[in-house]
Amino acid sequence: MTELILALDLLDRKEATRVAEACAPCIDAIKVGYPLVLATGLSIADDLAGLGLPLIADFKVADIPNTNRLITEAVFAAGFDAIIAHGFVGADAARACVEVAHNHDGAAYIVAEMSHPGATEFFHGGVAERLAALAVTVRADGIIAPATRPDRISQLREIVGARTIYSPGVGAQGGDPDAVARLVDGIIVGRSIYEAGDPAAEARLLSRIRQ
Ligand code: OMP
Repeated sequence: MTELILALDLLDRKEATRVAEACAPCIDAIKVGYPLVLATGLSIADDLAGLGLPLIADFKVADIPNTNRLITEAVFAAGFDAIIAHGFVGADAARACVEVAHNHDGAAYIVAEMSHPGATEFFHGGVAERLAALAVTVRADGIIAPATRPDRISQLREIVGARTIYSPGVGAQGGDPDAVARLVDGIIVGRSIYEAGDPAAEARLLSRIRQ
């Protein structure tokens, strides 16, 4: 099944919980990143816990192993179920996130290639392939790959095999949810849902990919 993951990049606690609650029946997980956590604190995880959905902390962690470990411990102590980390900091640093996540029975995903236009400046030329290989080496649960470049997803799939690929960049960034859903384990959708007049209806519409 392809999952539908809501990127909850709102800045207001009440609005975020309202949108999450409304969409909950049609989604498989909620991704929370810096925008919402900087506005509300890590306690936003408590507000969302009652929905019974996995909570993914998108902090794109990119520090030395010890700091990565401390960040990941804080994320799981707050009640998150998964974390997104960068791999370009090296295997030791990425592995620190993976180990902490697994110690908490959680998951860790490594960014292989980003979805925005500027990502091609540094992620192309073999870098994304190396990051995907690193994700396998450090036993990460999967990678993040761009819905804006389905051909790249297919290339990265050859490296990660059956590991999870979560893909942001549909809708607001131009990616086609139906085309991408066939290639990945989950699509990550933010603005198309939470900026819609009726976020629940938009989530319901997109939930056609969950099969
Ligand atoms: P929308 O463009 O509003 O659908 O949001 C996409 C979400 O995915 C945001 O939370 C981004 O921070 C995140 N994201 C990307 O858009 N591109 C990436 O390459 C990686 C991520 C991510 O790691 O989730």
